[in-house]
Amino acid sequence: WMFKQGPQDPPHLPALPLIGSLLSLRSPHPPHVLFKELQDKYGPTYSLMMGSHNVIVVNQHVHAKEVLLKKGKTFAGRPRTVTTDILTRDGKDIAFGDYSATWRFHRKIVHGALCMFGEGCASIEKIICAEAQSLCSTLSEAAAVGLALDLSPELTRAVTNVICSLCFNSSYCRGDPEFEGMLRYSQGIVDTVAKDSLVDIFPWLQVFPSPDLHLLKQCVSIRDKLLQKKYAEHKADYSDHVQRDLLDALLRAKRSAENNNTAGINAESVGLSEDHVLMTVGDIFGAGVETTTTVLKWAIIYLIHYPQVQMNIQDELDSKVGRHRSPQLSDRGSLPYLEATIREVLRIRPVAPLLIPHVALSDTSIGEFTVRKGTRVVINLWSLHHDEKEWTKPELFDPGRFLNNEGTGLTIPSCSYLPFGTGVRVCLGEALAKMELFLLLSWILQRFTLSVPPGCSLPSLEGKFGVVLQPAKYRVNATPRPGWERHRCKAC
Ligand code: HEM
Ligand code: PLO
Repeated sequence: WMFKQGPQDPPHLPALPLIGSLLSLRSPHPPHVLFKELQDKYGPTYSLMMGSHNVIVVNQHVHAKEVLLKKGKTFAGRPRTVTTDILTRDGKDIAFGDYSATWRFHRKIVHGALCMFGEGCASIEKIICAEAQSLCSTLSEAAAVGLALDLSPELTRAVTNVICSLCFNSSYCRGDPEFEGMLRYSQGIVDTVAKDSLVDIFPWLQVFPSPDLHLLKQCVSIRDKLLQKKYAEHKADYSDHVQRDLLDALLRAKRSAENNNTAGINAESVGLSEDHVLMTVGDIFGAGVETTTTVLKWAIIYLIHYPQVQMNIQDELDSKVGRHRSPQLSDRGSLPYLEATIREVLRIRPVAPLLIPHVALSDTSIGEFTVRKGTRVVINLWSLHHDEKEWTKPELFDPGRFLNNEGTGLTIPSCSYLPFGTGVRVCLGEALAKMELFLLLSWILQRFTLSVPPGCSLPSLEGKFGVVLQPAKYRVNATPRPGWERHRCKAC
């Protein structure tokens, strides 16, 4: 009764005024699983009302690619929501900012800065390897006293230090109070920012005191103080001649816009306000930490569940790298089984199972369905990655899917695979994340075999839905492999 359905409109769920409760209260399943199941009744592309918003859910790769790639610009908008507005000062960042000249400009600067540190450059590899080294030392120390470890803080520290080097040219030691604070606020943000799948279902709820919103505001304020501090430090010793990191790159762009005030292009009008710079760095820092850490945690869970996969990777490492040197980026081509395993982890547990919602910037269509300007579009990557028509036994963890018949080369067996999205809004950190995953996992598996501590049950494969799909806490034993029994440090 709220929504007239024409012949060209996608199938529509009954417009229950409180459909939101279907997501967060009544269904035992997280949204991505529920959205996948709803296909049985409504087909692969359907729409529903969430609060006052019309939302189209896409569960199949043909329509997903039409939205992201073919009509990428038309669907490049982002919705504004109560929580992301708090996180990003009303969308002054890249990930949650709407499509605009300012957004394009920021994306370009960050892209340029990340490329500078990118594939060709040796320094990023050095930074990651130093962190891998430090991580492996911690594992050795724990192994020496037979301690089972929650790897999460150490994995996070390694990944944080990489992104810290890129953003701020700095890093954290173990136990650094600033780092501990960051762990806490970031978890608080992850837990609260996407409670309702980033499609604000009840924006009016904010007029009531909400413990989630309160926690979010608190955490964001702690984060902002940290970003502000880094910003002030950089401004104090900034020089036009050296570019140390991403923050310097943004400061340089800001300065040159300020000096170039002539043609009406000033720093404010292209959106290089202090707020924009802070929020953009906040995005890269947040995305850089939470995504890669989450994938590493999933990868280790699957390696524990599938010891044969772990052994295959170790055999490959033994024969292609050996024991006398550490893996490096140039080994990527000769370690296809490890690469296939990383691809399979990204398939079976996508970091962002619903991506970030897109918005139609003008009247358009998806397949045969008409789509009105302002419609929100949720791409259900979970459905794409678990589509029975595209993947045999989608719930089975099988790196072999990504190998050719001889097992010597990599393939992508289905078009229904988009772990980083695609098109105008494709992930900015794909290359960086892949380097980190490869180096950290290869260093760990060259030196250790991972297993559940005696008497513990296997870690859960169930994810906790939020802005990223996180695994539950678990502990592992890292047993040194032959030849790696002793912690090799100079002091010993
Ligand atoms: C966006 C995946 C790591 C920065 C995204 C999106 C996905 C994604 C699915 C959303 C695309 C869309 O909405 O259409 C991943 C995965 C990662 C990863 C699986 C790790 C394995 C990173 C890292 C960084 C990063 C390390 C930072 C260096 C971003 C940014 C966006 C984004 C800034 C927003 C792009 C935009 O809206 O224009 N990522 N990401 N990501 N990612 Fe990543
Ligand atoms: C993670 C918690 C941080 O404190 C803030 C932050 C910033 C950017 C977000 C990131 C969080 C979660 C993962 C996101 C990223 C932007 C792109 C990335 C949403 C909320 C993905 C996977 O889409």
